[in-house]
Amino acid sequence: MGLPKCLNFLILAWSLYVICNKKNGVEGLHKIYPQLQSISAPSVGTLHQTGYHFQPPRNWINDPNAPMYYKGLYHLFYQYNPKGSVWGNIVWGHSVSTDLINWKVLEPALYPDKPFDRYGVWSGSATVVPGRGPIILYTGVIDERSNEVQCYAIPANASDPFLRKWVKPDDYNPIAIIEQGVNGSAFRDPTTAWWIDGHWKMLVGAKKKHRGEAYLYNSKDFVNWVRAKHPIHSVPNTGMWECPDLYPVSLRSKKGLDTSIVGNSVKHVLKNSLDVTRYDYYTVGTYLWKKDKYIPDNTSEDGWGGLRYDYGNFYASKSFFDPSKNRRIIWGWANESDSTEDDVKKGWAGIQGIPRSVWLDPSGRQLVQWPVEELNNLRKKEVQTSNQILQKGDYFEVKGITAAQADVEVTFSFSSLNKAEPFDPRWVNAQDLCAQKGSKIQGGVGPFGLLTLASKRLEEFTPVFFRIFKAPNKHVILMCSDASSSSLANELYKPSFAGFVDVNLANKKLSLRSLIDHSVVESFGAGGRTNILSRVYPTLAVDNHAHLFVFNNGTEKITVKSLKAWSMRSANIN
Ligand code: DQQ
Repeated sequence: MGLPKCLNFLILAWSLYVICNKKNGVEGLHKIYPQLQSISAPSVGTLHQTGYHFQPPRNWINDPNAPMYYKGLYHLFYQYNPKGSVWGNIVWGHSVSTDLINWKVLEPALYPDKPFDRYGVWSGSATVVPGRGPIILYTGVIDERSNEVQCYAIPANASDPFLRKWVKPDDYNPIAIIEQGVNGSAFRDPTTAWWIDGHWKMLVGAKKKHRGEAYLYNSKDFVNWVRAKHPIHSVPNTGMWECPDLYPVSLRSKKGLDTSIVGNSVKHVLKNSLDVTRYDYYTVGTYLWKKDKYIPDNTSEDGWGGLRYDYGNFYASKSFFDPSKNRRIIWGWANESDSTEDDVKKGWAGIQGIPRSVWLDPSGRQLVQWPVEELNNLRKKEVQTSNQILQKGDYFEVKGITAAQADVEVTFSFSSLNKAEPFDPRWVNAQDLCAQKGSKIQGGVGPFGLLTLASKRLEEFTPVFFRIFKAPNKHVILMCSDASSSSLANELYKPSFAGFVDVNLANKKLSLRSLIDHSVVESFGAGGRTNILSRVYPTLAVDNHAHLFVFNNGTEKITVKSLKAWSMRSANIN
């Protein structure tokens, strides 16, 4: 069926705009295309739709909002455009689940219909308040210049586990307004609140000139909130801090902790979504609750060179404590890497990453993330192999699974690191290094890894791999998820996403897990220490034409110690 003429015209006008304004994938706050916001595609393009990564049946989604566990159900809200597949007309989409993997869509929970949010119901979080039930804190936009206030909403009926209907009381709303000294259009995204010393506390992201900051608010009753004199933390030249998150992690165990826990047995994590690059950065540090201050450890770089939850397409994440399994879970939004023109044609845009359990690495220097265990219930046909040797230039195919919708876990080993290439200290940016070296240029130890979403003759493939270098006193491990050869289509963002991996190589092993799902490859390196989510749109390597290979392109021989791969069932997603 052809597209209506006016849609074709708008798409053409849009394409010209994109070509003249190409920004290499790094963008500020959502791009706005008023003329496309309410255009719904006649039908939904299914070619690259995900089988088990969360997405609504159609249209645009961005940030996960207010994830929580309540009365036996997981709730996920999300910034959602019910009318089109670009950002705009934002409401709070709402889905519920019993297992974080299969989802049922409900009516949107929040619409912009009050004087304090008429121009937008933007991101926020949920707090389950003892004796009162869940309360959502969110950002209301009050005018066309994007001046923002913080608001609250409560369930119409807190005994309904589905929490279908939400009300925004006129009393006390908005609960935080633009005070003197606050930049009104850079003041948003309240966190889950925590209770300490007779007060509720929460953070709101902000920016003053180029300085990113997170304001701290105190309340005794959850409706009267007072801003602390100074931000809980701020860093010069980091721009707007969107969707801040502050939570405790245990020094002793992988178990997650309620957001209100403080003390000697915990560290705290402060995560900010930096609007300038649209990546989620975090530090591990100490929360001095008596002083309303957070101080990053000296092992955590506090700025652009800092740690990221994910070195790929993962933004505006939010965590929550799941009391039913004593774990902390993070969700992140994975935006598209195709063009807006494609989004309008295919009728949808944006997915959520697989929810990840998160805990502190025993080194105390960083977090570890791993897909929630419930995902394993989608695993069906399994194939496995072990102790396969790959000499320089060797590769083999993992046959017998649906390679376009799969889960792969592999452990590689090598007998020596002597052949590791020298590391040039000027290589501070992993992504640049990955773009320079890629998977095709032969190395010493590595590149070795997986070729995911590959066409039979390798015209298209997304390699996920390691390459090990030798620095004067240590080895440097590079992990890449390289989209540069992922598709024969041109108008796509095809970054060579990469991060360094902080892991001890004494046992001469490295592990990798990749969740492959049509247009997403979400990978966890070294047990979840470095993670990369790539969005890719193959033209040949689709459905049954997708293949999975294991390769080594280094002179040091690599052993595939063990490899398990599963075809994945489709989840019931909305
Ligand atoms: N998206 C929301 C904002 C948030 C941004 C608007 C992050 O609240 O700062 O849709 O992607």
